[in-house]
Amino acid sequence: MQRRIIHLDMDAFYAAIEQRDFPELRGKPVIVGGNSQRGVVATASYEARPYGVRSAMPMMQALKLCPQAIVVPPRRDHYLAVSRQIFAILRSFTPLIEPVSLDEAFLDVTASKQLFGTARDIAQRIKARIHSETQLTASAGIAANKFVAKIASDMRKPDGLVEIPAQEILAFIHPLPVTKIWGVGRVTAQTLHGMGVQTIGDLARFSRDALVSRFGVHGDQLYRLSHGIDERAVDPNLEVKSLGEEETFEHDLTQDRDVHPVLLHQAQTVAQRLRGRHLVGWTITVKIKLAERLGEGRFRLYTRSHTLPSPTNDAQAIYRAALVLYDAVPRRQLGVRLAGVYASGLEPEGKNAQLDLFVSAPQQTDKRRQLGHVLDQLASRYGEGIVRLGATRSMRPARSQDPGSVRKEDMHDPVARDKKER
Ligand code: DCP
Ligand code: MG
Repeated sequence: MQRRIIHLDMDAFYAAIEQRDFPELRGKPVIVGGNSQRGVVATASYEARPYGVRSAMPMMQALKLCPQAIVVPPRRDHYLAVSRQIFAILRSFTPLIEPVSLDEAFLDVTASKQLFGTARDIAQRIKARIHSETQLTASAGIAANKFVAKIASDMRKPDGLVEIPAQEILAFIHPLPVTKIWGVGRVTAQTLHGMGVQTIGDLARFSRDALVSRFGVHGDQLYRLSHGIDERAVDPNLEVKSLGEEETFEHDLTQDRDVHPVLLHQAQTVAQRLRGRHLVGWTITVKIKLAERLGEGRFRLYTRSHTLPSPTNDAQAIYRAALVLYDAVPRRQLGVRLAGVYASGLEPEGKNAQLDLFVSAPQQTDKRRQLGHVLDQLASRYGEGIVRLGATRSMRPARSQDPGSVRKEDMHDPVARDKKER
């Protein structure tokens, strides 16, 4: 049976919330992000977009394009609370929801027709309820698969609703740039352009064999997507793959002693967010961007990962792994431009509760011993202040938040992302 998939994405999510909460911002170009030398745009209101302001753009560049914009620092906890409200609405229509980020989800409504009507009816009702309960607008795309639904939701933003009937899929996707395909990043796009491929339709002219011999397994996916075929299920368990914090510094940090407190603070934040979602993570990843320029505005990037013997949401355990990983990054004296800590391999806390029953006592003793050890080490390195909760913030060197990470942290494997960046 043909599936009906809705992709729902809130419009200018952070900025729309700010405009809703502060009426004086309505109708004005608003940029949410860090307002400093190295601040990054998280998002911009639709009034700022005609000036070319985009997510992940350096704030300085954004303000050159749109000097009259009002810059608002992000209130992430608040956005999370609004996100929860929106997902509660979605869940009242179907349990088959795959959250992609705070403001974005796929819904499989194939089986919901009896109860709620056609996919279009459902999308309309969802949009209306979101608007009446949060005073925010969402855009929806409807199609037989996730790939096409996602492209469709982006077509008529803001407040859009676009349905692509199965027989119109190819006419819809073929004129679009090939970069609309998931997984076609800068590197793949360059290769494709070299092959004379600009649009998805250009790509569809290559045989499966030709694409596989050029791109390996990825080639098969390119072939299928270019023909509008995407069988991936809407997976409610895909909720969060990794979760992390990263920051771009105001000034490059050349001393480990300046980076360590940042990692500690990030480990604490990651642990807090894991606990907030009742999750634990098996793998800790540290991401370090050095001040070494590679050209085209790119910098040398290192990621180092370690899988723990048992999953954790404990700040000290995360920090301990992060420190070891950081110490393995070469040539740090060149200066660290960005540092980040991620947890991945996530699973619900207490999944192995039965097991824990038997191992908890020695494990706890062990944990306490390790914790004591870490605290001792920290104290000897930085003095007592660092180990007191809350002390880290005042010890952090001046730097900007990197709101560019806010969204990606929840959906991407940081390691995969780095491969692209490198
Ligand atoms: N975000 C971020 N950094 C990025 C991209 C996004 O912090 N590089 C945050 C801010 C956005 C939110 O995630 O408000 C949702 O991202 P979207 O890509 O859906 O962008 P918007 O919802 O802001 O705008 P649009 O109307 O284009 O969906
Ligand atoms: Mg959005």
